[in-house]
Amino acid sequence: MSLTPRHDWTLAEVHDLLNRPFSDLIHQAQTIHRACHDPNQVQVSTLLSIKTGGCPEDCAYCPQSAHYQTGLDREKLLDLDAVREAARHAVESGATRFCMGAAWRAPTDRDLDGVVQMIEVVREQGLETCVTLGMLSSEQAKRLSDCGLDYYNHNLDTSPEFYGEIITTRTYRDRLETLQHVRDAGIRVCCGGILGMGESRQDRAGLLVQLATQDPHPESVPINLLIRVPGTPLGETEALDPLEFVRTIAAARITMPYSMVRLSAGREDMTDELQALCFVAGANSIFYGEILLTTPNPDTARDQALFSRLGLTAQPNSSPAS
Ligand code: SAM
Ligand code: DTB
Ligand code: SF4
Repeated sequence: MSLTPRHDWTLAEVHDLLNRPFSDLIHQAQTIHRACHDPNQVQVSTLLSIKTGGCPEDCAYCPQSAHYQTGLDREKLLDLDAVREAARHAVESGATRFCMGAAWRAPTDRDLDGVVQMIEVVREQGLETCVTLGMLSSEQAKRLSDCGLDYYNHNLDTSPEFYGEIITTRTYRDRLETLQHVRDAGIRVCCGGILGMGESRQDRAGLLVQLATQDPHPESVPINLLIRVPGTPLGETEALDPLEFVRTIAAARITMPYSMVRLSAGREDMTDELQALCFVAGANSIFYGEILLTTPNPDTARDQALFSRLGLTAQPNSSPAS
C-alpha cells in the first residue's frame, strides 16, 4: 500500500478521528504506520540545552521563562568544547540526531555566530543536527541552512484558539512565519505541540489540523506531554487521561503518515505499557538521554530495557552530515 499524504484535513474530520472507538483508531493508525515505516524501528534524538533560563517569553508551561520562579539558574551560552563532548557522548549512546535548544525569544545575529560553530562541531561527529532558538528571520534561516543545519524545531504548541491562554508574548502568526522562513530556506521542519495543558479534545484536533494542512507536512512531529513544573502557571494542572495522549499520537500518525512522530517530553512519568501503546499508535521517535533540556527523562538503562522488551531497534543514521 502506498499512501498519498493529504493536506486538506478539516477540524471535523480530525475531531471525528479522535472520537473513534479506541481499537478502531489504533488499528487504523497501526495499519498506516506499517505501510509507511518499519514498525519496529525508532529514531533516537538527544537534546542539549546550550543556553538555559532567563527567557523573556511567558510560555505558561516553561521552567525557563524569566516570568516564573522555578529555581532554575540563568546560564550563559555553552562553550564549544562542552557541545563537542556532549555530541561525542550522543554518538556513543546510539543517537542519530542532536538537538540544541536555547531559551531565547529570538537569536541575535551574534548569537547565531556561536550556534553556527556548534552546528559545525556536531556535524563533524556525523550526527544529524537540529536547533530550536525561537523566532527566526528569513536571513537567519538562510544562514542556518548554509551551515548545513538539517532540522529546525519550532512548535505550534496547541490550537490557535487555546494558544492565548498559554502564551501572550508571541503570536500564533509569529510562529507560522518562522516555520515558513525555515521551509523557504530548505531546512527540514520539526514542529509539534504539548498535550495536557488543560486544552480540550477539540483543541488537540485543532493543533493536528494546523500541522497536517502544512504542505509538506513537518518531517518531525514532537508530541510532548506537559511536564508540570512547580512555579509555572501550569504546575498544578490536572493530569491528562493517558489514553487521550495515545489517541492524539494515533491521529497524528493517520493525518501525517510519513512524518516521524516523536514521543517527546513526559516519558519519565509514563509506564512502559503506556509507551508501548504510543509505539503501537504510530510513534517512531524519542528523546534519549537522562535530561531533556532542564527536566528529567528516563535513564538510558530503562530505555534500553524498554526497547528490548518491545523488540525495538534504533534507526540507523539516514543522512550522514559530513
Ligand atoms: N525558546 C525556544 C522556543 O520556545 O521556540 C526553544 C526552546 S523551547 C523549551 C522548546 C519546546 O519545548 C517548546 O516549544 C515546548 O513545546 C517544549 N516544552 C517546554 N517546556 C515544556 C514542558 N514543561 N512540558 C512539555 N514540553 C515543554
Ligand atoms: C520538543 O518538542 N520538546 C523538546 C524539544 N522539542 C526541544 C523540549 C522539551 C522540554 C521539556 C522541558 C525541559 O526539559 O526544560
Ligand atoms: Fe522561552 Fe522557549 Fe521556554 Fe517559551 S518555551 S519561555 S520561548 S525557552
